[in-house]
Amino acid sequence: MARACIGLGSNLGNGRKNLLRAWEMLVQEAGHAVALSSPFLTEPVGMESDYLFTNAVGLLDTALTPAELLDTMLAVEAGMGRDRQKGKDRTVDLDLLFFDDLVLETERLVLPHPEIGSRLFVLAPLAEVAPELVHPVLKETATQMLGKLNERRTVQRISWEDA
Ligand code: PH2
Ligand code: MG
Ligand code: MG
Repeated sequence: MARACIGLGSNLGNGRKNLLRAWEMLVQEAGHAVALSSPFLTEPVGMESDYLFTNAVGLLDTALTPAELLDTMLAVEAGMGRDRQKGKDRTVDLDLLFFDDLVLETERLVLPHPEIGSRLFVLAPLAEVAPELVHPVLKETATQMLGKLNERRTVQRISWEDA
């Protein structure tokens, strides 16, 4: 069993509903849910969009390999009608952030996800759900990475209630 950490994002349709549905489908296909963070409302980063994102981070125990888990994540995205063109608004985006302590660079998959340390929309939910999780390359905890981030942007923690 490995523990995978997954970033979830949606900026099309009902963001919270989309994330809950994607998480449910992923857990069903891939393993056991350990935790799901609160949803956070976040401004789009690095893309032009009129729509705010809803972001969350989930922890999952899985017997799948990283490549198998990635395939499962892509199948869940496809099942929810995700258009995978870069920079497009999306019903759901699932990103594999960590897979245990694995450090890996293949054409399909880079672990840990290369942008974790610079993204408030990842670090805020990550620090909520796994504050002591240590980044295997940067050797810092989620809380430390969040503290170091110089972002003027803000994120707003909301609730799953009545999603
Ligand atoms: N995902 C992106 C690009 N920009 N911005 C926010 N706030 N949240 C995201 O999940 C996000 C983004 C590419 O996947
Ligand atoms: Mg993404
Ligand atoms: Mg993605």
